[in-house]
Amino acid sequence: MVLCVVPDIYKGLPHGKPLSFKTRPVKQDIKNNDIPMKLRIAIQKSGRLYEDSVQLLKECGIDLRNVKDRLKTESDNFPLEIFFLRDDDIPQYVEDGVADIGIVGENVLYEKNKKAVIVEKLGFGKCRLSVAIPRSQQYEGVQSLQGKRIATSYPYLVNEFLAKNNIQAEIHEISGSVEIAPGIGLADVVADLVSSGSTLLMNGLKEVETLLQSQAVLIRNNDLNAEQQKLVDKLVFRIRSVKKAKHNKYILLNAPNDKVQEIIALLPGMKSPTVLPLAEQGWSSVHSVLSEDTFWDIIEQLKAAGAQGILVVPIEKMII
Ligand code: PRT
Ligand code: ZN
Repeated sequence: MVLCVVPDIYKGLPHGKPLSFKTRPVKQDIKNNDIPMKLRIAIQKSGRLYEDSVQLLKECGIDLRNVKDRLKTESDNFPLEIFFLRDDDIPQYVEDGVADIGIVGENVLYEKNKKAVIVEKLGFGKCRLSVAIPRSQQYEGVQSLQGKRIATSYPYLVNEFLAKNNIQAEIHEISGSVEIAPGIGLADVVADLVSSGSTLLMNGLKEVETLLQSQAVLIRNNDLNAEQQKLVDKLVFRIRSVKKAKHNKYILLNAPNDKVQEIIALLPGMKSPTVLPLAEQGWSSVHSVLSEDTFWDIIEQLKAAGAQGILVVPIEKMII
């Protein structure tokens, strides 16, 4: 009998076949190469991070063709090749330099314990890795986990947590539906990802410890050459502009001239607010940018100070 061992990086691909990526030395000298340098990014093929990852690239002005059901595609207007993979495989691909960068949850990155650098937190795919116990049970701190059977898909992170707290417990690694493990007698407690908490609730469990707060991050290979790094910087610059724009709103309002000073004192603006005269004598239009965090508070103060006809407009990109 011939046994075929599939390397980790190819697991999850159809029929265990490797993708037909040409691996190239990470430190490639592109000056001797006629083919222009392309950055290779690995993103999730399908699942919770797929939509947001594709959306982010599009918002960065990167045209993607044929993204549906493909293993690989490329952009027409940015030197980027996109590989669609299972999220679990992305840290390994990036460590090996098969992909230069990747988008993956911090939970997966830390669990896989691969060498890659976090370049930017992306603000989506937010969740936490938590320990949860049956609701009927008392919890008196981490010592309550002593000797327990813990079902999880995150054995590495759970093990780290137990070791740090001097807890001896049995880890049962399972790949899905972790939350049902106590109900069917497979484990006493679980360590699983939580976002709204409704899955735990539906399974009669309560969260007692948070091991990790996680969100999607852009990671890069440890050893990019200068040309690759330049492309990463270009992409990160765009990502930051998109993130910043999402976090802010453009605001336009009208005010009688004698109220303008009081109103602009309330508005931060990128430099300072823009003030333009209206056609109607004695009135001005004031334009500024407001952060989402303080938005509603400031709107109330503006109204109280005499602002009228307040318009709020989304910002597409913000270059600072
Ligand atoms: O096929 P592939 O291996 O690529 O995908 P996957 O099935 O392993 O992962 P997927 O698509 O489910 O999740 C991808 C990533 O999304 C995770 O690695 C996290 O970084 C992030 N993420 C954010 C989540 C959640 N929120 C989440 N709630 N991943 C999983 N869940 C699950 C959780 O495991 C539990 O079953 O949702 C359930 C809990 O949700 P609530 O809302 O009921 O608390
Ligand atoms: Zn996965």
